[in-house]
Amino acid sequence: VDENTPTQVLEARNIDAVAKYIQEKNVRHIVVMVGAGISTSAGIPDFRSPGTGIYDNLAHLDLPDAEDVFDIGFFRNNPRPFYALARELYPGKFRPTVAHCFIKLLHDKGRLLKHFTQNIDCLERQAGLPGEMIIEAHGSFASQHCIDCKAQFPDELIKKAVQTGEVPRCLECKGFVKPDIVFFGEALPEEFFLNRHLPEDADLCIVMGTSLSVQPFASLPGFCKDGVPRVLINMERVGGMGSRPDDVLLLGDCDAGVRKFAKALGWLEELEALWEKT
Ligand code: CNA
Repeated sequence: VDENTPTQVLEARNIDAVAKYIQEKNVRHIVVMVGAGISTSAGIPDFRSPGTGIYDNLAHLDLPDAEDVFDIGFFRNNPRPFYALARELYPGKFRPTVAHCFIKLLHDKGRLLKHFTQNIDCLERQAGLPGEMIIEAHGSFASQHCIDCKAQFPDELIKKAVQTGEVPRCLECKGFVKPDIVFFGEALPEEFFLNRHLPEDADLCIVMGTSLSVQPFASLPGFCKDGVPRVLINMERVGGMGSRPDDVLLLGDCDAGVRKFAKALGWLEELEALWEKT
């Protein structure tokens, strides 16, 4: 597929044609799939951006491999690097971005079927998107358990531990406590598997701020039916997006991309007002 390949559904392979499609076909089953790139402008680093990503900035933790910080086997032996990083990433001190507000706006307009996120920062909830619209595929910092006896651990105590940089210990068995974010080597939440078929019902797919390099999440856009337009808003082209005749690529910053999208839909003022309020 290149710019000369004819489109099947859209008038042209650009965001104005997608906006027209949404309005003329009364699109109401949009599936959104996101990653860390929608939160970088909030001040939370992503994993893989060269220079600014977490993996390029872990030298002070002295890890054999950067991914070890999120590896369950490594955590069992040494949870300290994770807790050093958790201090920087812990929710509560960040404000949702324009991209988060755009997803909320899609919901307010009755056009969102489901929002799939790999993020653990809870910023979509903070932007006002209801919990039942969100599939947190990699869990979140919203709860935590002992990795040995699985007992729950109180929110106040983990917050305190994260602030002081201590590793929280289970009140029952003294095992290490870990937030319920999915580490490498752990299963995704059941909720993900119960909902992963939903892209098959979508009439539009929007992928934003993700390198689409972590499975099984990365396979979600492929579940959209042929003839369903897919939009990628990302710094770089990823995961085979652009390989179908109705794929539209908005390469660049997410916030700039959603502003362009909202403008094409005639929603830009509403989007800015929503963002002002967050
Ligand atoms: P990633 O692999 O770091 O990829 C991020 C992608 O976003 C890359 O393709 C970047 O080019 C792109 N990007 C970065 N900033 C922007 C921007 N401002 N505008 C447009 N594109 C941008 O991150 P993924 O989410 O794909 O990887 C999955 C991991 C990262 C998940 O398991 C997450 O839990 C984990 N993570 C989450 C957070 C968070 O919750 N905010 C932060 C860091 C990592």
